[in-house]
Amino acid sequence: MSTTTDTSKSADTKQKSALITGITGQDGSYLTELLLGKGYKVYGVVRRSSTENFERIGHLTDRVELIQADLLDQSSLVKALETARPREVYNLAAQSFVPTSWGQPVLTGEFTALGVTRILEAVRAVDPGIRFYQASSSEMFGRVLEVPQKETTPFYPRSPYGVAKVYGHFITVNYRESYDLFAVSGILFNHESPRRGLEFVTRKVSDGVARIKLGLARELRMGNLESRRDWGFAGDYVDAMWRMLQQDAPDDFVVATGETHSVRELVEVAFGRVGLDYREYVVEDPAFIRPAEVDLLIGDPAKAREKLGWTPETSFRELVHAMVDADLARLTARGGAGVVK
Ligand code: NDP
Ligand code: GDR
Repeated sequence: MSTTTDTSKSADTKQKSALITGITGQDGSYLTELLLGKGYKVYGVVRRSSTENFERIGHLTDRVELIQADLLDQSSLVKALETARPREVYNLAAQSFVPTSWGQPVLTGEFTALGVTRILEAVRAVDPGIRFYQASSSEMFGRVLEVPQKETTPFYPRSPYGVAKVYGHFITVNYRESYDLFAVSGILFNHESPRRGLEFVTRKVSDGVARIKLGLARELRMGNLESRRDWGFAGDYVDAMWRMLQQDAPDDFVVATGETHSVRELVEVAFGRVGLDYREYVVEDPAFIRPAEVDLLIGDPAKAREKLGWTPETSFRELVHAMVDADLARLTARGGAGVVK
């Protein structure tokens, strides 16, 4: 890890620079790779922990500057921006797991809602010329009021996480309108990858399929198999984030594939990848049913396509296969044995 205390960097230097909150997360790791590839100087906000959590960015730490700060601590965010003096800020940090938001609703609000105001205030204080990206979510649509969902679809969140994201979305819009900030909100639908956290459904399934195939597990316990999501590849989606900050004027965009699939289709494709029938292994477990569900998400990416020139490049099937293959390779390298069937 390289840290910096250099406050002499100017936002006016020729090299483009960006600060990413949530750099240790799935999207943070892909966005860092994208920006480094474009020649950016990249700063990442990491929160203090007794053990380092750089699994996703271990291959990048010698090329980025990590700064300790926390979305709960206003002065740490101001100092981080004073240190980095970035041209762009990507606010990806959040408590992002929906079920946890019922168990820890106040903390979720602190991170995922008020955290956005804290970093926007830091932007105002340090350099109102910074271009700001807020990681908004299709969870804001919740009990959907229109199909497919687009930028103008009203919100109806169904979890404390979704409610917090609606706050984050509107405070971003409000700071843009109140203070003339270049602040944008990307309403991103579910996006996944082999780097996805293990508790999210796609990764839980790809990991579970690999374990069963290797004889390390006998069943996969799941919640609602009928809910439908618009799933894309995280590597494609971080490119849309970057494109939003390169526009002439700040604006909000839905980023989605325009296709929807059920969790049942997900398990069918994932087990099928290794020649197994999901019906023999998947056990429906009420422990994974949510207090309120989002039944159907499908986004309309027309505006992103037209104005950002963005289209997703990875299909649902390619994504699921790549995730299963990656978990099989990972577990095999760790010594998984006893292949079944
Ligand atoms: P992850 O859960 O993988 O990453 C979340 C990141 O936030 C981690 O780096 C985490 O750090 C950091 N973080 C959490 N709390 C704090 C805090 N108090 N201070 C500083 N950092 C903190 O999420 P994703 O990469 O999947 O998602 C990125 C963003 O996009 C999130 O805001 C998410 O809500 C949003 N989003 C995600 C979608 C998706 O499908 N992936 C879709 C739509 C929106 P640590 O490593 O220390 O835990
Ligand atoms: P989501 O993602 O809540 O959409 O939020 P998740 O992968 O957790 O759930 C998707 C759907 O799958 C159903 N499901 C299960 N989910 C999990 N996690 N575990 C299970 O065992 C299971 N069984 C069925 C869920 O009920 C749900 O319908 C993600 C997060 O990344 C958010 O941060 C982001 O904002 C949204 O995507 C867009």
